Amino acid sequence: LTSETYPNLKRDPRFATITEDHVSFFKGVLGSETAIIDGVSKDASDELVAFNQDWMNKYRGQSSLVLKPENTNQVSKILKYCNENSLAVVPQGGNTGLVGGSVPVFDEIVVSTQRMNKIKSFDEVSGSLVLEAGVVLEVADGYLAERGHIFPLDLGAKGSCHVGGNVAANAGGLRLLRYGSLHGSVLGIEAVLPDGTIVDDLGTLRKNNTGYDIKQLFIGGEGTIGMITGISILCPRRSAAMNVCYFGLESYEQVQNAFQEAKKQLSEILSAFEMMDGHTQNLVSKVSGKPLPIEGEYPFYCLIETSGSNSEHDSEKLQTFLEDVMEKGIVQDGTMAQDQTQILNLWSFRERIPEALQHWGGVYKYDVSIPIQDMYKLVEDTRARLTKAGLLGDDDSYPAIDALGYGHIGDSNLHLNVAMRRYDKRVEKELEPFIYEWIAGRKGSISAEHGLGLQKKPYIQYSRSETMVGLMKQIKNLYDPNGIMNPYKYI
Ligand code: FAD
Ligand code: 2HG
Ligand code: ZN
Repeated sequence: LTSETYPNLKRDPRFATITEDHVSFFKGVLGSETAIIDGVSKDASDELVAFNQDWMNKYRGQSSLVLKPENTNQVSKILKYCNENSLAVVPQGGNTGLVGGSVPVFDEIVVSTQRMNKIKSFDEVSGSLVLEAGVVLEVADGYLAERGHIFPLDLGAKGSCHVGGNVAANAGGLRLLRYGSLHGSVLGIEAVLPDGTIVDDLGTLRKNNTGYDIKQLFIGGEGTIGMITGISILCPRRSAAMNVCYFGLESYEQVQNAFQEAKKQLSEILSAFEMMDGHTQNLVSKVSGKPLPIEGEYPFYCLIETSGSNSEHDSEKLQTFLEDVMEKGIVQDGTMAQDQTQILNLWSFRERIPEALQHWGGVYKYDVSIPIQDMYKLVEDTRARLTKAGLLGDDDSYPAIDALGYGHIGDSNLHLNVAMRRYDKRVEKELEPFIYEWIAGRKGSISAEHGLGLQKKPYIQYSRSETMVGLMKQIKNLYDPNGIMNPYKYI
């Protein structure tokens, strides 16, 4: 079988084709009609679409079976059986991943965490939260908000992504600047290996130097060595005071100056520093129908969030910062939110960029990390390249609408997006490997936070040496010798 969607990929003949006997076994394990979408013995194509297709409508698999286990023992039985019967598996959370990693390529079985959605415990003294992998991020954060705490990760897809998916992708998000990476905040993991072994490392201790820290392999592992079923995570106190400001700048150099000033003047209360170019802001305004938060048009905008314990002190500090950077000519114009509604409105001009770019038909996404000074040049070079190739322009005859840049500038992480009227292989050929070479030339990372998935499978060598890829393969072979976990993806 060669997928119509992926003419260059061939189904691995080592894997068995799913039969009704297999389905009967899974029905026995799951014991409930609602825990299985069975497209093997009947037509279930409508229900299967959501599990086969990714958020960008860019990747589409052909799976005819979705399993929704309710607990770790069921996951263990499922994976063990799949391993023994050479059935390939794709773990899936909220299916909001952006690199084609969360959907099947051919007929792999989707094992979804949708029904593993219980919050197990929360220790208000230490802040450690233990929960099942399928809890939706926003639900976890809402639970913590009621207890004066916050989930140490926030991102635009919070309403549908699962905490297990977040950990499997090692998502970075909007407040990494403050709360750090999941490699630091995840305290423990429960996972199932393909042979059914339950990795019971769901500890809640902050310190535990007893041998290798195996859980780190699952954080950012993208479902290639096992399925995460539970996590424990250290959650900080929710700040009593939160302030947000949004401002326009005349150049990318001034963005860097503003960042330096923000670190200097706001130091311990700075919780997010995001940059959005004017192209993205105009598109968000157009799609949402909302006017930009400040008058006038600027090539760059930034959003700063502060979180601290003293509202008056923090807003005064932020106000003084804003006045100072405007006086120095770093910032041209800015506004500070006065209440929660305004905070949400300012954030929406950042958080809703992915949705706005998706509006016309498709988008090519590159999630890169390079030293901050060079970062925006990548967007300009890409825009120039597509324009020169006659592929980017204002009217409908051009497949590409625009090349835009935004991201977590405070973490040296840029999101370069090419908004498309329709997906077009000619554009893809202009972009890849050009962008990866551009990044490798500056010793950057071709994936700062989204992972590799299917999209970046052929390009890992641009960011990792042969030795490092070799070590990764050894780990993969050790835990998943039959290669059933998320095959065809990066490893
Ligand atoms: P999925 O998309 O279902 O899966 C992601 C990967 O993890 C896949 O490879 C899948 O096989 C694997 N996986 C899922 N669950 C498990 C499990 N239980 N065990 C093992 N493997 C598993 N990412 C960022 O880093 N920062 C952002 O700011 C950010 N913002 C986003 C905004 C939007 C609007 C969207 C659509 C996506 C965004 N993302 C961001 C990308 C994405 O990584 C996150 O949305 C999220 O971390 C994915 O979680 P999920 O539950 O949807 O995982
Ligand atoms: C964000 O920061 C996400 O909004 C998505 O990581 C980025 O869509 C993108 O390229
Ligand atoms: Zn991001």
